[in-house]
Amino acid sequence: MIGKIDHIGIAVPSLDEAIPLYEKALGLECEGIEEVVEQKVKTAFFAVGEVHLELLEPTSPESPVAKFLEKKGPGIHHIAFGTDNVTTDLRVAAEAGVQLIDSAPKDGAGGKEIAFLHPKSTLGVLMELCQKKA
Ligand code: CMX
Repeated sequence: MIGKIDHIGIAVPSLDEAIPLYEKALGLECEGIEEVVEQKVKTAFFAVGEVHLELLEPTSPESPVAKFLEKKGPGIHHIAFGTDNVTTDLRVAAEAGVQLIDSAPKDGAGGKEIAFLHPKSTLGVLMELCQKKA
């Protein structure tokens, strides 16, 4: 069951340029940088209360984030919902007629399992389901 907004993903061309902006202009602290090979991104997380911001830099021209930057430029890329069971929530979304990008969870940043719903079937919002691994 979805219980919270876990994080908001923001596409940036360069973490080296983006991190100082969030640190200096907003006074936030970068919790760490992590590469997620399967998603072809490097991530940087900032806590803002209960929610995190996830800056996303593509690591390859084939990265979904590289395509997004090319088409739309930097900006909000996805909203991630925290859940206690990604697999169940994928089934519920599919039964509700939503197109799944991932039919099963994959490895994400921060030791989480993640899966995406297609923005074409969620009124233009790329949605992620994520669950802390047991
Ligand atoms: N939010 C909203 N709409 C988006 C989008 C986004 N982030 N990315 C693409 N779209 C839209 C496009 O604008 C396009 O719409 P139009 O047809 O109206 O122009 C449509 O979706 C198809 O997009 P596309 O450019 O042709 O791109 P692709 O089909 O190749 O890929 C998507 C789109 C969402 C399927 C792909 O980006 C994907 O699989 N994403 C999930 C994985 C991911 O994003 N990983 C990176 C983050 C990983 C992490 O957080 O760890």
